[in-house]
Amino acid sequence: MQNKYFDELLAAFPEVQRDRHGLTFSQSAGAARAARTLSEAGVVMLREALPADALPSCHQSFERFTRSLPREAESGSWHSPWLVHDDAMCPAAVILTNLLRSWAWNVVEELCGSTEIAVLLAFCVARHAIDMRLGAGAHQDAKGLPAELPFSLWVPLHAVTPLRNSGLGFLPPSPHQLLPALPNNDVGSEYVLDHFAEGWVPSYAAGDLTIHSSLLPHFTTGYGTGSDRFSLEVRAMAARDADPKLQDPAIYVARRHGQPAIVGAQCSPGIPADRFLAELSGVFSGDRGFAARS
Ligand SMILES: O=C(O)CCC(=O)C(=O)O
Ligand SMILES: [Fe+2]
Repeated sequence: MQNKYFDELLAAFPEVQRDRHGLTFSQSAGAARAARTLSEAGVVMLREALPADALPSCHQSFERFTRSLPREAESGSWHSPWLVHDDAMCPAAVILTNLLRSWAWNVVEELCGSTEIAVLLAFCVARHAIDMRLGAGAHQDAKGLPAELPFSLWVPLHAVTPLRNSGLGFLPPSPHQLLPALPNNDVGSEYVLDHFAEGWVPSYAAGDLTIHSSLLPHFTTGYGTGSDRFSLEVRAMAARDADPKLQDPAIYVARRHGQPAIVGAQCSPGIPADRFLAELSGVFSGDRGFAARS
């Protein structure tokens, strides 16, 4: 079967861009419903999860950081979140701070079945994607990442509009197992073409985010516009279930006085995350500073 580019697929199946009300939640819908839908369908959109006015400074700071890099690939670059900063801020720390204050965190707690959560910073990614024309493909995170990571939050730092800038697309419902994949972990264009008509390529307003499960096939969209996209992938799980091998660095979140707060951190001395962790201190509620957990 001849592969297709995503712009061709969107022209052939414009309905994949429509609002999917059954998969889309706002604060009033309740975290439990969003979490239930995620476990059934594999993807949910949380509208207005972050304050839109907090994002432009994060976006600009990340953009300044990428401009300061000696050289970037044609498709952009991806970074550990603690490495991305300009003189003013660590944008990923600001995003995480806002996430802990958001009703989206209740969804994370529901998904984890616990309020004691490890944010596995080693598996979080700050990504600059330069929009290139891409052929159909898709992956399951459980293939490329440790399989026990249950889900990913995908947080764009600005609006994302299909055909204008690179975003994400999803192929729900989620299969219950890993699909056969190519050596590069892609499930192959045939799977994408077979399932695209039921797929979803959403628009995000600034402050919207999606969560997808580790088995849900999804893809980076690319249309060849050359526009920039800045986003953060957040991976977290119940602290009690997290393998110690995945926790360097990590921050630990629990409820203090009813509010989600960072209650500890793990970071080996060689990892340059001091500034990033310090910028999270507004939501820190530990007794002994950022005591390393062992
Ligand atoms: O940001 C992207 O383009 C890819 C993100 C992704 O695959 C994920 O969040 O799991
Ligand atoms: Fe992914």
